[in-house]
Parts: sequence; C-alpha cells; structure tokens
Amino acid sequence: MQVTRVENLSKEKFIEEHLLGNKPVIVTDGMKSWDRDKFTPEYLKSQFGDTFVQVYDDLFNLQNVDTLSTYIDKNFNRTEEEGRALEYMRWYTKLKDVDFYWSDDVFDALKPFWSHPYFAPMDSLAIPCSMGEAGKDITKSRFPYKGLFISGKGSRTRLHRDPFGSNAILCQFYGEKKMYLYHPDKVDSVMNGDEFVDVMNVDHNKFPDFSNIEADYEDTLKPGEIILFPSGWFHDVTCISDSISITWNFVHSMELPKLYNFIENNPEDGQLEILRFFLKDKVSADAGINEIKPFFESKLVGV
Ligand SMILES: O=C(O)CCC(=O)C(=O)O
Ligand SMILES: [Fe+2]
Repeated sequence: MQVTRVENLSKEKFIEEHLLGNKPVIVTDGMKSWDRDKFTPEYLKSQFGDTFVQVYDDLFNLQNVDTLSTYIDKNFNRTEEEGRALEYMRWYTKLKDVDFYWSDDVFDALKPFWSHPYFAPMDSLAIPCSMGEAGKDITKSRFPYKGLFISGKGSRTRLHRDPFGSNAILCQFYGEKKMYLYHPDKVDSVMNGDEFVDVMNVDHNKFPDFSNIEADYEDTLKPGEIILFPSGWFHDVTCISDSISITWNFVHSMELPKLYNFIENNPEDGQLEILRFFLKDKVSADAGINEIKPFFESKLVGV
C-alpha cells in the first residue's frame, strides 16, 4: 500500500490524525516556496565542498569523515561498472562523541532557502526545546537529529526506528527514495533484542516471524515531497537515485507521557545522552526522569 498523499494539510489535522493518530503521511505541497535549486550536488559542492562531513554505513555507524567534494565525486553519478554507492553522508548537527555543532554552519547558510513546513507545529513541541526562541523553527534550531542527508544511488538507511519514540520528518530535495514502513506493533517480527532485521537480506534464524508479515507501506518519495515517519514506525530507505534530503526528529507536547515512559523504561538508552547534552544548562549530565520531567513541564506552561 502507498502512503496517503495530501496537500493543504492543517496543523490541527496533522497533529490529530498523524501525530496522535500515529499514521504516516506524505505532504506534496510542503516545499513549494522553497529554493530547491540550492540543494543540488553542484551548489552544495560549490559552497561547502571543502568542509569535512560524516560518512556512515547503511545504519548509523560512523565510518569516516571526508570533504563534501570527495564524497560527492566518489558516490554520485556512479556508472554501472562502479556499482551502487555504499557510503551514506549524514551531516548531523551534533555527534555523540564530539562536543561541537557539526552542521550548524551549513544550516545557517541554507536557512534562507527553505522554511519550517507550514503544517508542522512550532509552538506546541516538547522537542526541539533547548535553544531558546530559535529552537522550534527547524531552519534555525540547533537541536541534534537534524541532518542534511547526501547519498549516492544505491546507498541505504537500513530498517530502524527513531530515537526515544520521536517522530521524523524527511524532506526530499533531490532524487528519489524507495521506502518500506512497518507498524510499531510489528516490533517482535522486525527486532531481535537491539537488532533490526535487514529487510533485503533476512536472517530467518534471528527473525523467524519476519516471513509472516508484510510492510504496511511501500512507496517512493519524490523531489518536493515531505514524509512523516510517526513515533515508533520502522522504516527502511534506499536511494534509487543520487539524493539530497533534510530530516529531523521532534516530540509534540501531547506525546510527552510517551516520552516519559520511554525514559523511565530505558534509562540507559544511549540516545538520551544527546538529549541531556542539549538540556545541559538545565539538567545534570546523568539526569533521569525525575529531573527531566519538571523541565518539560515548565516549558509547557501556556502551550
Ligand atoms: O532518508 C534516509 O535515508 C533515512 C531517513 C530516516 O530514517 C528518517 O528521516 O528518520
Ligand atoms: Fe529514521
């Protein structure tokens, strides 16, 4: 089945039907006024070619850092003989192991060319929350998990779900991505402990139930389209052409009980380290739910 495509989506409907309703959606008119010409390999190379960026494998394991030009020259416009690109550039704001803001300069430079999607709430979010007034306009926010994804044809983000039950928005600027989406209820078929099934190369011993299920959605994201991966949904994404996207994670204030639950049940989750880092002026480095919760509650006054 394909994901429902909509236009003229109101914020209320987006929150009600898609965030709280936990239903994926593709918005086809969300990037209409954006300057997509600035999100091409040529333009990005001309502006940021010498900048060092993070190169990952097909999950989220950092492999290397390379200049943007090196990555593009090696992974874009590959010939049949060269085969598919294996490296995936995910240019995130913040990395777990370094304490500087990696992609903020590039996002600052690109700020004039896109905007906070018209249907995406800005003033009723719990996350992003940490960077003052700019924090909630995603073009200005310095929150982690905002990334510019630059990826050659054939490269892939294997099946996963996003951190601490957050939602993700993925904006497709250039090229196309083939996507498989699995409902959160299918967790026992697609996960074994911390491991996710590789949907293209299934280990049936580890994932015996996978052959009994099907993807809830199978679709291709086209340039100019924005998809919501709601909280808990598993997604597998393959670039079927050279591709440029922006993605970020967020939690709506009405989803806070779910976030609290997650933190309470997964106090050691590695991703929470990054959340704490971004709340560092407000909570201690090892803050648990008792410290994090009042912070969010205080932010919500007046929402
Ligand atoms: O575009 C991709 O490769 C993966 C996107 C993704 O996982 C996300 O936006 O959460
Ligand atoms: Fe994701």
